[in-house]
Amino acid sequence: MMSSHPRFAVVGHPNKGKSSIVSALCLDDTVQISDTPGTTVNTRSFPLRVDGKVLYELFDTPGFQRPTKVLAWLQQHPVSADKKHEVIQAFIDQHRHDSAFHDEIELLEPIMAGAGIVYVVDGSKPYSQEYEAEMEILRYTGQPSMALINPIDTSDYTQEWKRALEQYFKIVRVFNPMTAHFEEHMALLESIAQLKQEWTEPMKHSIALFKAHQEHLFEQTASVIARLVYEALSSVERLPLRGKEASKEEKQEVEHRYKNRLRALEMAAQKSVEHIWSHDHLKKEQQRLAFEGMDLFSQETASVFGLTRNELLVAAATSGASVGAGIDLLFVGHTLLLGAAIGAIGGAASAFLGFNELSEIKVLGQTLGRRSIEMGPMVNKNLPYILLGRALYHANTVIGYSHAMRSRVDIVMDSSFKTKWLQDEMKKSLEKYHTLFRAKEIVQGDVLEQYTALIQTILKRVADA
Ligand SMILES: Nc1nc2c(ncn2[C@@H]2O[C@H](COP(=O)(O)OP(=O)(O)OP(=O)(O)O)[C@@H](O)[C@H]2O)c(=O)[nH]1
Ligand SMILES: [Mg+2]
Repeated sequence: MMSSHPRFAVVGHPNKGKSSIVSALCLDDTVQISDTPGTTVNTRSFPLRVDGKVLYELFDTPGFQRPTKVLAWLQQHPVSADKKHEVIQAFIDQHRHDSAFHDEIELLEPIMAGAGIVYVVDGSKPYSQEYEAEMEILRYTGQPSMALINPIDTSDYTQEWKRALEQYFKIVRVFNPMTAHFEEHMALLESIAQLKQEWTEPMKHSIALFKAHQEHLFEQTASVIARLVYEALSSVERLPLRGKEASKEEKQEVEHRYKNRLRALEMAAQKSVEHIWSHDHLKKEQQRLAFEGMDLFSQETASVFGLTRNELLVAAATSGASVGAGIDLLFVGHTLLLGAAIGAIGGAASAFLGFNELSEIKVLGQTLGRRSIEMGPMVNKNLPYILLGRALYHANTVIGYSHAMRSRVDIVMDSSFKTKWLQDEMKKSLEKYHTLFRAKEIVQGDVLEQYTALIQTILKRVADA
């Protein structure tokens, strides 16, 4: 069986994280993973595709069940080293219908068909001789092999594992599928490329494609976030009135719809980002990134993600306008406050700088037909920062989230997150765009592109922090 891309069988003892490693390396959250030994029953292939091209293919296999018995059989057929793989083939042929060796046959078959070997052990458990039968069997196949030490728990037996594994494998690496980031993933691929000369070039090519692809994902993510902010700031909700004047209920209704529209925009953006990073199952199964109990318009959200009064003033004042004009700018739509001095604003400013007031409700007259009320575009200066903070936090979590994660993990909302992405210089640049988005004119495509580029810079800064 020949194929153009490198293929590897991920093998080892039951319950050592083989499937987790396949899941992490193939960015596939459909791999079956559980803490019950024997979860993987049959070998399954997981190709990693980028733009339709298979970069490499991993085989998730069942764990060894009867390695000492298999090895004993092999040793009853002594041959020279160059013939040992034939003994493995003879074992497979002879035991194909023997259910006692189902798992061994499943894991050996892809190797005999040409796959390289990735042997997985748990570095938090002591080394013991019982693994030697497994490693001996693998050696019989004659296929290129490497070992990965997965630190499942906190105890650390890495050194003794290394001493043992290095006698059997050319390359031994520590790899944690739960926490490994992109750079560790790439470093592992670099190691794999060294396993066999024929794989070096294709693997290097794959790594280059993979890196370009990663850049593209960052760009797509930034574009989703940029569009979210633009649409949230510029969106307008309109409600036809029953009578001539707007009733209290009608005002509440338009505000309710307006808020829901913003919530829906945020939710849709989160879904898109999860899709971009192949994490479609995240929300459904884990509900983990939904900012539970932290509504977009809650005080808690505002205090964690929003700007303080002073920060807002800095943003406005440095976005091009003088302080006086900056204040005028702040109160577009609030004619009452136009030209007011900072000190005199008082309570009204807190409505503006605070989080209650999003936009004025305007009553629109129409010569034909009925009157209506309208809410939007966004006047609240803080909301774009809240939206951005939440979107960046969400995206950064998704980007760093292992595809091998199956259990719910709570993240502590970190109030210092803001300092990771928002410096004064950045506020100034952002504020310029936010002002444009709030104006009712259609924003030109290139403005949105520039804003996307700015968001991408921030996103990468956050990811590197
Ligand atoms: N904390 C932590 N848990 C891990 C890690 N790797 C695997 N696990 C957990 O260990 C258990 C077994 O992982 P699997 O990937 O299913 O192991 P396997 O080797 O494929 O197991 P079988 O298919 O049963 O042979 C799962 O509950 C995983 O979530 C790790 O690096 N850290
Ligand atoms: Mg498994």
